[in-house]
Amino acid sequence: MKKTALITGASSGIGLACADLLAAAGYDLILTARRQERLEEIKLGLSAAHSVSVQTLQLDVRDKVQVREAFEKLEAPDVLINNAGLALGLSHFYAGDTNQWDTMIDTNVKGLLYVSRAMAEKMIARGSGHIVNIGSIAGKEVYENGNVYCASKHAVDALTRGMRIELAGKGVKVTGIHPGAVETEFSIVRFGGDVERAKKVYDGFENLVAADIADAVVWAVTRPEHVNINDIVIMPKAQPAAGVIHRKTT
Ligand code: NDP
Ligand code: 8X3
Repeated sequence: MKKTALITGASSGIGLACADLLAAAGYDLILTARRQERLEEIKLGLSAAHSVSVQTLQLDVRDKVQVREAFEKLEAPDVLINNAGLALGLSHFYAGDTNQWDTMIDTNVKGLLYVSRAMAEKMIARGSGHIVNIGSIAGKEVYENGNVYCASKHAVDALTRGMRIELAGKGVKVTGIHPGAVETEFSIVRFGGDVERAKKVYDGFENLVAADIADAVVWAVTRPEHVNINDIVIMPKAQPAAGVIHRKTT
């Protein structure tokens, strides 16, 4: 029988790459993000390329009422990919912008919780499901100026481990996937739309691309039912630790 995957933050980057690869693997999709027009374009492309059904839902994961109402009538997907997230700014915490902190915590931590709460209930009722949380190397290590983003991704790591303990007895699998530097819109968002500054993040080394992460997601969710992939950390070869990148100078 066909499986369904619900992806948050499917309008760009890693979420979009997961949509691509899961559609190619025959999954029906429920794609969510705030930018509905992008989701509609993606739906057209994926429906034309693969024999899968694609549903879109405009959703801000920070809005708990919207999340609850949007998911009320949905059946539990086989796979939930909690991917929506962002970093804003790069500065010492004592010079940090408290509005940016709120947005990161509300999106990366509380948003992931609201979506997971709504979907886990349905998965438990059915007795099966798989939740994949996109964490980060910033959730395993900390780096200077990463403070609140790192804290939010450490929270994702803790929640992933907690969810696994609480859901294993209910037939629901939980996987954490933690990437290092992936070139997406992530740094453009982090630097408030400054494309030139964002490009420099990936100068002089071979960064990961979104498909590298989606490949791991698809692998994790297609293991036999009795196998749970707990945790995957994926780094560029040139990035041995969160704050260390070996760049070639020309
Ligand atoms: P992108 O900026 O390309 O994609 C982020 C996605 O999140 C977009 O689809 C965006 O959609 C969505 N999103 C952001 N805020 C919200 C919100 N409030 N409600 C719903 N959707 C939202 O970045 P990435 O693909 O790189 O990021 C995806 C995940 O991967 C994030 O959790 C990020 O922290 C994590 N990650 C990224 C790494 C990297 O180096 N790029 C490394 C490690 C982890 P829209 O704006 O349309 O709502
Ligand atoms: C994104 C990777 O190193 O910019 O989560 O924090 S990093």
